[in-house]
Amino acid sequence: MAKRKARTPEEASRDPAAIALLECACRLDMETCFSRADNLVACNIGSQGLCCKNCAMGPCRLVGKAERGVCGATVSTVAARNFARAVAVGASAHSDHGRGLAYTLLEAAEGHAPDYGVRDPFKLIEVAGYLGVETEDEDGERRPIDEIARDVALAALQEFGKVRGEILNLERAPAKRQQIWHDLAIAPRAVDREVVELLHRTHVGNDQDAEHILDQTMRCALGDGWGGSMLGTDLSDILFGTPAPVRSEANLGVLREDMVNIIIHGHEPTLSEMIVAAALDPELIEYAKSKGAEGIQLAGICCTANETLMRRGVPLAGNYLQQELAILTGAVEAMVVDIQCIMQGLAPIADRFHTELITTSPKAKIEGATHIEFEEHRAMEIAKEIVRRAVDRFPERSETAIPDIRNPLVPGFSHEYIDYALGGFYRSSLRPLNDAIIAGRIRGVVANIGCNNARVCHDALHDYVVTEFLKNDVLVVETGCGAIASAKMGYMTPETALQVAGPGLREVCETVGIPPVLHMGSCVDNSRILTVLSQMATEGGLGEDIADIPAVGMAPEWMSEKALSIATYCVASGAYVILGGSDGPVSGSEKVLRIMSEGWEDKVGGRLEFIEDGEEIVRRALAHIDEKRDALGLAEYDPSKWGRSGDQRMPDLLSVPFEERIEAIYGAPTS
Ligand code: SF4
Ligand code: MSK
Repeated sequence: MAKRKARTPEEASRDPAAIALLECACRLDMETCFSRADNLVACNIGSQGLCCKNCAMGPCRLVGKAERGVCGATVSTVAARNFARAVAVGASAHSDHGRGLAYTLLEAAEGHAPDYGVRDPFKLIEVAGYLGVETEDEDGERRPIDEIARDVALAALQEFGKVRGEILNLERAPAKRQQIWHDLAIAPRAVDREVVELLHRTHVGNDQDAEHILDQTMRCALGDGWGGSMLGTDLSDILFGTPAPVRSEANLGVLREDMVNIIIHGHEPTLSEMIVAAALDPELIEYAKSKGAEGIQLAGICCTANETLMRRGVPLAGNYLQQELAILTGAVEAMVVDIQCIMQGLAPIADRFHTELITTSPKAKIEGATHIEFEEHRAMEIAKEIVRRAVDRFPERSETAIPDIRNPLVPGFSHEYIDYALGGFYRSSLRPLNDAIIAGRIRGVVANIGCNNARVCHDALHDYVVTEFLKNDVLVVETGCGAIASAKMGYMTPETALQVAGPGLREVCETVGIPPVLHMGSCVDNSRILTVLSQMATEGGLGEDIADIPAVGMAPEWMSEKALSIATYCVASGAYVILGGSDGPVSGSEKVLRIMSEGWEDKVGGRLEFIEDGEEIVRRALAHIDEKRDALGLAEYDPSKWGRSGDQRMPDLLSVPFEERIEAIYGAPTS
C-alpha cells in the first residue's frame, strides 16, 4: 500500500496539546488517525469525484482516455452525482438529528420522558409562530405550555414528510431570497422528500445533466439548513435553553488528574444534558470520592461538546482530531458517544487503556465498545448508570499524560443573545452591527465553521484564516470544530480583541464587551448564522438579501459530508463559500466546478469554491467582502480612521487573573 512520509507531530498539528500527545503516541507505538493518514495515500481518482460505483457494470474510473462510464455517463454527470450523494447524506445526518429532538419534545410534552421539559417557553412561543401552532385558545388565553409543546413537536415532525406545501421556516428568509427559490423551483417541500428525490435522481440511468442534478442538490441542502438543522437548533433551545454567554475552558488540559474524567462526544444534546446533571448528583460525587477521586469532571469533543458548552459551560477537551488523543492521556475513565464524527479508531485505543468506550445511540454501534442504549423515558437512570461505570474505572487508572494546556473562553452567542448584546433588552437588534459595517469599523463578517481533516495540519488553517480576518477588522462567527480551534487559540475572550483585532473591530468589541470571534454553537447551529444573515438583510442599509451582505462562509479543514450540505445550503441562500484544504471533491470536472462557481452565482447569488491554500482563502474572502461593500456604495475600508477610542480599563483588566477579568466584564457567576 502506498505510503507518504510520516509527519512529525509539529507538522501534523499546530495545537501544542495535540503535539504533546502525538509524541506520546510515537513513544507508545500507537496508531492514530494522523499516522493512518500518513500510511494511507488518498485515491487520486475518487478524490476528484471521478469514480462511479452506482451500478454493477462499474466501478467506472473516468481517467485518461475514459471520458464516459460503461453506461455512457460523462465526467460531469459522475462528479455531480457523487457530490449530490454526499450532500444527501450530510443533509440526512443533520435532519435526523433534528427529528430526534422533535420526538424528545413530543415524549416530554406527553409525559413519557419525565426528565425533560420546556426550558425556554419564550422560544417555544416564538417557534410555535413559525410553525403555525396556536398559542392562545379561543378566549385569547395562553394555552398550557405542554399542549403548545406537543403541537410544536408534531408540527416539526410534519416538516420532514408533509404531503403538500413547503418548509415553513423558508419564510424566515428575506423576501427577495424566497422569491429566488421559488423562481428557480428549488424551495424545498419536505426534508425527507428532497433527500429521497436527490438519491433517486442519482440512480443509474436517471438524471444525467450535471446542472439539473446540482439544482436538486441545492434544494435538498436547503431542506437541511432551513428545515432539519433549523428545527434541531430551535427544539434544542426549547428543551435545554437558548444559549447566553457562560465561561469555560478549552483543550485537553481541562482533564483532571484527581477526578473521574468523562468525555462526551458526538452531536446530540439529549443524553449529554442528562450526563451533565448526573455528574452533579451528590450521591455520585460521593461515590467518586469513595473510589479515591476528588469528584467528576466532564469534558466534550466535537459538537456534543459545543452543545453542552453553550448551555452549561462544560469545558471543551478538543475537536475532531483530538478524540483519540484524549484517550491517550490515560486519564479518561469513559468516553460516551452518540452520533456522527466518532472514529472507529477509538475502540482499539481505548483497549490499550482503562477507558470504557460507550456507544448509546440505536443508530451507531462500534465493534468493541460497550453499548448502553439510550431511552428518553428513563434518561436520568441511564445517565447515572454511565457515570457510575466511569467512576468504577477510576481505580484502574495507571500513568497519565495530561498536557497542562487550556485556554479560557466565553461562548454562548445565540442569535438571540447577539441581538441582546447589541441593543439591550428594550431595543435588542442587529442595528449596531449593520451600522458598524456601514461605517467601515467592521469590514465584513466571516463564518468560519466545519471540521478538522487528518490530511491537513490540525487547526493550522483555522488559526491562520481567523487571525488574518481579525487583523483585517472582520468579525468572525463560528460553529463546530472550527469554533473549538479558535477557543483553544484563546480567541474567544473579549480581551482578545485588544491583542489581535484591527482598530475598528476592536472599538466595537470594547463597546459591546464581546469577543471578536463569536461561538455560535454546533454544526446544526449554522442555522443560527442563517438567521443572523437574514436579520442583517432585513434590518436595512446592507441591501435586501443575504447575497448583498459583505460576508463569506468557509470550512478550511472540512472533511464530513455534512460540511458539503452546509456549504451548499449557504450558497443557495446567497453566500460565497470557500472549502479549504484541498482541490475539493469535484476537481476532476471543470464543468461542475464552473456550475458551482459562476453558474450558481448567476442563479442564486452565492458561489462555492475549493481553495487549498490559506493565504488564497483570505485574499479571495477579503476581495469578496470589499466587492460587496462597493456594490452597496459603502465607504472603502480604511482602518486608519479607527482605534482612537479604546477603553483604557481593558488593558488594565488584562493584568488580573481570568476569573476576575470575566467577573469584571460579565458580573459574578450564577450557580
Ligand atoms: Fe459505470 Fe454508469 Fe454504472 Fe456508474 S452508473 S458504475 S458510470 S456504468
Ligand atoms: S463535529 S461535522 S468534525 S465540525 Fe459537528 Fe466537527 Fe465536522 Fe464533525
